[in-house]
Amino acid sequence: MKPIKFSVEVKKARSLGLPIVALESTIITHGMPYPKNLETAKIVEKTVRDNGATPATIAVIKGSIHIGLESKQLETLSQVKTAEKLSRSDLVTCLAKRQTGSTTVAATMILANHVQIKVFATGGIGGAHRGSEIDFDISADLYELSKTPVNVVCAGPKAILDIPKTLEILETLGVPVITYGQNNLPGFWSKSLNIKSPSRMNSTTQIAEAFKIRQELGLSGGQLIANPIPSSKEIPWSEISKVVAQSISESQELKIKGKDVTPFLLNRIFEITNGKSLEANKALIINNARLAAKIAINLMES
Ligand code: PSU
Ligand code: MN
Repeated sequence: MKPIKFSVEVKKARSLGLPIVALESTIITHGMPYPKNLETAKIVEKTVRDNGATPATIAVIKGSIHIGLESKQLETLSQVKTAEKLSRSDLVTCLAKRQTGSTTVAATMILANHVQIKVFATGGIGGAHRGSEIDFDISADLYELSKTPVNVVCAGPKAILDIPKTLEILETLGVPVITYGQNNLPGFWSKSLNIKSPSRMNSTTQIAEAFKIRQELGLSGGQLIANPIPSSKEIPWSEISKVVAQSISESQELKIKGKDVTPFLLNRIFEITNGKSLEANKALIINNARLAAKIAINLMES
């Protein structure tokens, strides 16, 4: 197996023992159109740096694991049309076949943990899709959270999902869902859903403390931190829920299945809202990068 390739800045941060925040790449290849994806990825990386940590965008390029991308590599990945969307099930087959793929939440967690990165910022995690009681479409992200010790900062489960089912599965799997600074769960584009969060914390030191206790007790798995989108950038649930419902019924008519469902829905919602959902998506990831950097710093403090 080829060695892991670290970017220059990640290599330096590792040698100096500085805090690092992992970032996923599926959001770049499948979550947003070019050039908005590249613009967002760059701002997210900058936000991590501005908040005192080093960004490590993770991807598989021509069969090599990359932890941190140089700007040229980021630019290429943002325009590549053939990258596979990699989760736990297809990560190693992509590596063995020497292909290129972007990492979802699950695959990013696996690779981050492999190189001792304990904090990861994304937009929204995958979960139980609506109708999953029939088609069993439940994201591998949920199972990864129960196995791999990484703090995943998101803006709530993507609101295209069945949120109550997603919460039930997370509880069954023993994954703490910690909402930052409010009682209700955030819903990705919306600051708040009418669903109480299983847990609330108001400080990043407390979030870091919970993770340390988890490790001391030898509990497997990570934590999900739900960080509400800033009010000024949100699309209220009363507004976006109709768009979500329309997109889901279109996906059913077109018989979109499996790993194509989430990218299809995100793109349709972007089209129907005339780009407003994309602006919200960008704002929430930036907001998550900021919080993730703080948690990474707190985890370094003993
Ligand atoms: N967050 C975003 N946009 C995305 C994703 C997250 O703002 O596109 C990606 C993540 O990589 C996540 C994936 O793991 O969507 C979920 O896909 P699925 O529902 O097929 O498991
Ligand atoms: Mn799925």
